[in-house]
Amino acid sequence: MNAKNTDFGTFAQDVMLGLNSTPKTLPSKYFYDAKGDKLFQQIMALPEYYLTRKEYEILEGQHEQILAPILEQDQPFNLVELGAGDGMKTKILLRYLTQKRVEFTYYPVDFSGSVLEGLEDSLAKELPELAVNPIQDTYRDSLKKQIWEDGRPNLILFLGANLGNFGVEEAKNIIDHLRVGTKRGDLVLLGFDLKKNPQTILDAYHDEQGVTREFNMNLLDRINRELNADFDRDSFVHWPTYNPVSGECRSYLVSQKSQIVTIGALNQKFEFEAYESIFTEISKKYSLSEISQLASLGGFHVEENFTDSEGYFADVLWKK
Ligand code: AVI
Repeated sequence: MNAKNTDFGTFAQDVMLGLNSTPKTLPSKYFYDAKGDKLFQQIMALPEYYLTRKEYEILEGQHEQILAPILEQDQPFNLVELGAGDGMKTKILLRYLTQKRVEFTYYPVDFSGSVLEGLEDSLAKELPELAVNPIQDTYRDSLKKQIWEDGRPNLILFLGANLGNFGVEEAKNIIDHLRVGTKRGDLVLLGFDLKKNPQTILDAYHDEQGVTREFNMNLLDRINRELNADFDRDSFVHWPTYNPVSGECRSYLVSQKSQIVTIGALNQKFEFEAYESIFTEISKKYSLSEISQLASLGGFHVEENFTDSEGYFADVLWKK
């Protein structure tokens, strides 16, 4: 994923703020260190984690229709990807565009330098003729700076249900940055996991092999490692929940006993009552009507909603 933050000061500060809040919380962006990146790759291949496969199905089966509106503009354009990651799904679009000999520049944006390097290397091997201009930044800052803006039309990709990892107000704020960061005629393609059978959603965050549990626990390992703490990970349980009204899937780490955890780098002890929880991640599921409301908020109109055969996931195409 995307907005990772590995700066020691910021990490320490966010952990301090989160664990001093009531209820306790830790930001999910810190899942993604080298180990977390690997665990997320494993999650994407899990039988219960349908999201990646469903989005792949949409891009694989409908990329021609998805790309038609930008190609109809019949001029060189910029393909900007917020949270590029390993570019696995985007390569479907990149291959199609290069085969068609379309003139465009690919701007992958990611906060992780190592993720961008890996992506650049793999693209240099697979699509050597592609013009790539990587940008190491957060979603919001990149939209403020718009390094890609050169008067050409832009197609901005924000795939993988990444917007779902933000609370409602923050998601609206990102849409507002998209509003400011685009001009008339620009297109945006966003990935959303849709509301569905609650059990299907819960299973995706509570897989049988326990990889998602490890992913969640990695936050504690990371605090232990990087901030000299003594979290006893076995005394915490991974607990995902799903609220079908709000569409919010929330993950927690629940302390199974009363305990005191010391974080050396913060010079502070944190008390946990028995069954006190740490809120670690939100993965919001949307309805198509909620998504359309977001489009209006950003001053976009909905060109088309592309869904998979089961209606689990949507890649929605908006135009300014
Ligand atoms: C990156 N993001 C869209 C994933 C999700 O589904 O919210 C992260 C994840 N967390 C647990 N499993 C996967």
